[in-house]
Order: sequence, then C-alpha cells, then structure tokens
Amino acid sequence: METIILQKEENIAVLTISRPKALNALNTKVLKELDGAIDEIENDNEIYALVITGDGEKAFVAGADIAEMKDMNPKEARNFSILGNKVFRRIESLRIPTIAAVNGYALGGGCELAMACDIRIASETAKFGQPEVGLGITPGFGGTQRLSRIVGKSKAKELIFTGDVIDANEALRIGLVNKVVKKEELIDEAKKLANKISQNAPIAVGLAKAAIDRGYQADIDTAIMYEAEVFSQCFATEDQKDGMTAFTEKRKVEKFKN
Ligand code: CO8
Repeated sequence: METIILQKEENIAVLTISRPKALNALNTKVLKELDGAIDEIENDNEIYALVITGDGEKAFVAGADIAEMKDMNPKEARNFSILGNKVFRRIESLRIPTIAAVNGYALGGGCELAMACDIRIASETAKFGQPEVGLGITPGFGGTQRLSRIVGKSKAKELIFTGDVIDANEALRIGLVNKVVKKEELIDEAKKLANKISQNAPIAVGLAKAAIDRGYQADIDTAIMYEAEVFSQCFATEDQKDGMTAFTEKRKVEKFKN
C-alpha cells in the first residue's frame, strides 16, 4: 500500500492516510487501499480497536480529491461516491470500535471519514467543514446523512448550506467531536482511549456497538429487543464467565479473549 500505513501495537491498530502533498485527499487509489486495509483489519482477531489519522502536521484529510473529480461526468461521479460510501460504511460497520484522531483539516470527505468513526478526538488545530456547495457539489460520502445524525438536522443544514469551516472547540461545543487535546498529545490520547477500550471484553464491546448503531435506525421497541438479543448472546461467551467469576472472586480479568 502506498497511501495507507497500517501499524499494529498489541491489541490496537493505527491506520494513517498518507498523501501529505495533497493534504491526504481521497482519490480512487486511497479509497481502494483503504478498502484493502479494512480486509486486513477484519481478518485479524487480535485487533480490538482502531485509530484512524492523517499523515503530517496539517491535515487529517482535506476532502475528496478535487483534481480527480474535476472532469468527472455524472456516471463517474456516482461510481466515485458509491466507492467512498462503501468504504466508509465498512469502517462504520467494523466489529471493533474506531477512533478518528483528527490532526488538522477534516473537510468534505475528511469530515465524512471522521464521522464514519465511532469516536472523534481532535487536536486544538483541527478544522471541520463540509465546503462542497462552494465547489458546486453536495457532500457525497455520507455527509448529508451522518452530520445530521451527529449534530442534529438544523446545525447540519447550517454547516452544509454555508460551507463554514469550524475550529475544534466549536466542533466540541456542537457535539461533532468527543474531546479536544493539545496537538502533540493527540495520537497518544487516541491510543490511550483505544487501549482502555481494548481492556474490556471485545465481543461485548462489539455487540454494544452493533446494538447502538442498529437501534439508532429502529423504533424503540425493535431496538430494545435487539439489545435483549445481544445481551443474551454475551452469556454464551467465555468472557462473560471470566468477567463475572473474576468479580465474585474480587479480582480483575487479566485479559479477555476474542
Ligand atoms: N483535493 C486535491 N488536492 C488538494 C485538496 C483536495 N481536496 N486539498 C488540498 N489539496 C492540495 C492542493 O491542491 C495543494 O497542492 P499543490 O501543492 O500541488 O498545489 C496541496 O494540497 C496543499 O494545499 P494548499 O496549498 O491549498 O494549502 P493551504 O494551506 O493554502 O490550504 C486548505 C489548505 C484550506 C485545506 C485548502 O487546501 C483547501 O481548501 N482544500 C480543499 C478543501 C475542500 O474543499 N474539500 C472538500 C472537497 S469535496 C469533497 O470532499 C466531496 C466528498 C464527496 C465526493 C463525492 C464524489 C462524487
């Protein structure tokens, strides 16, 4: 892979989008390599949590590649949008929790990539926005859908209609990011959170993620039944036996299985 760096550290992985000369803009090559990296992550049972970040000081991802999109016809644009959406949906649906460590510009497709992750941590220097309408297009990698689900319909409309770029503290205020940290502490903070999550029972964490995500799309009665289903599935795992036995024996589980 030329544009993606995938590093494993014990039970977490860090995936870095690396096209620094174009501020990590997403072209077809990056999206296809990202797709391949997801295959690798999905097939590795030792990865309990994933951090996604951008290479360099300036950008997380400055959007989809404008140079590549400039001369596209509607059919090519549709295919490009479908490719991006497929890859982002795969990230969103990963069994393991994902944390975007937003180290700079997260514009257009970059903001959309961050929103496909479960949790977003931003450096003080991060900037967020969906500036597409200024380029004569709409968001195309899920922005119209995920932004409204995260910050509410009204704020999403304001951001998408104006194309305003907001800083990390404003992103925190509106609930677009979970936490803002110093630039030099970003990756360590994201890894610390990933490591903390990976100390918990991975099957339970994955099922909780699925319950939250699936339930969010459903009516409350369906959602509660889905929760009852995943809750009961936990009782068929070794982790449940280990976790509850350890509690009654007044000790901690050394390492949950997967
Ligand atoms: N695409 C391609 N190249 C880019 C992009 C991008 N999105 N962003 C930056 N670059 C390149 C620049 O062209 C420049 O290249 P070069 O050095 O060869 O001229 C290099 O990165 C550095 O950028 P700048 O010189 O512009 O750096 P500045 O510090 O002056 O500005 C900005 C930084 C503010 C981030 C600026 O680069 C910028 O505004 N970038 C574009 C941001 C943007 O509009 N993003 C949204 C793109 S549209 C989108 O993401 C839609 C997603 C859905 C697609 C659906 C498919 C149909």
